[in-house]
Amino acid sequence: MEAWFLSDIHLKTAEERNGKILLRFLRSLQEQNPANIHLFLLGDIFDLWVGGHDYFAKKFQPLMEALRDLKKAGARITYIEGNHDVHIEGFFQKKLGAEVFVEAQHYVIDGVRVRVEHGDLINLNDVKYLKYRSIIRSPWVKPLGAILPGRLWDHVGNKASKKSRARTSHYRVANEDSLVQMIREHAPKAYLEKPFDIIISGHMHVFDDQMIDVEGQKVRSINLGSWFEEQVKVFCLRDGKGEWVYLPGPE
Ligand SMILES: [Mn+2]
Repeated sequence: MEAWFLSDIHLKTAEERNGKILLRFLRSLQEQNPANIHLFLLGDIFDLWVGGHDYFAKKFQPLMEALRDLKKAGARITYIEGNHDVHIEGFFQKKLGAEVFVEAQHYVIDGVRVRVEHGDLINLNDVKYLKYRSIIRSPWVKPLGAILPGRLWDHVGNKASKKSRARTSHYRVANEDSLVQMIREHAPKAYLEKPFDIIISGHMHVFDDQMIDVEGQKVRSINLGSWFEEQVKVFCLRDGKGEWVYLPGPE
């Protein structure tokens, strides 16, 4: 079994560098044995995706085709929504056949217990963000996601996400050490909810890979960082062994 974990690409278009890297990566999975692959998209894959509109599906069409082909060939796709891709099940679940969740999920992959989540609930000090989350996740916003046209979301959302990203990246630079600490402190708390061997999150845009002692057990705590790096790397669990894999750049 091969499980791949990706997050925080923040794609604005399919044509930008990371869109091409992602497409090339998905096509490379297609050439292997897709039935052996479990692809985890752990949120903020897109800089903005609201609702189940075809608008966004068309905007990122080459990538959607690659995902559809993978699914058709037997791959399993799990999508945990981030804070930039919300209420997406209308497309990803209903039309693409992916599993879509908001909250943390648990899997056993080749005997390894894995907890995955976007990671936006790790930093409980980020009061402004938690407020935003409670609005975007509120029951009355969800139907709006479907009713209002995609173009409008694109317009409104781009402004909001620019603001959020500027704030987040400033915050990240100023607080990198404390973010790493938060990621590592989150593991034992999450473990108490339900035990795991590896916990994988994103959102913080800080790469971290650390063994942590929890109640006498060693668990591996991973944050996927982001794709805002010179070289993009993703995490892969292959036959129960976890490793980082650098992705080739666009052709
Ligand atoms: Mn996020």
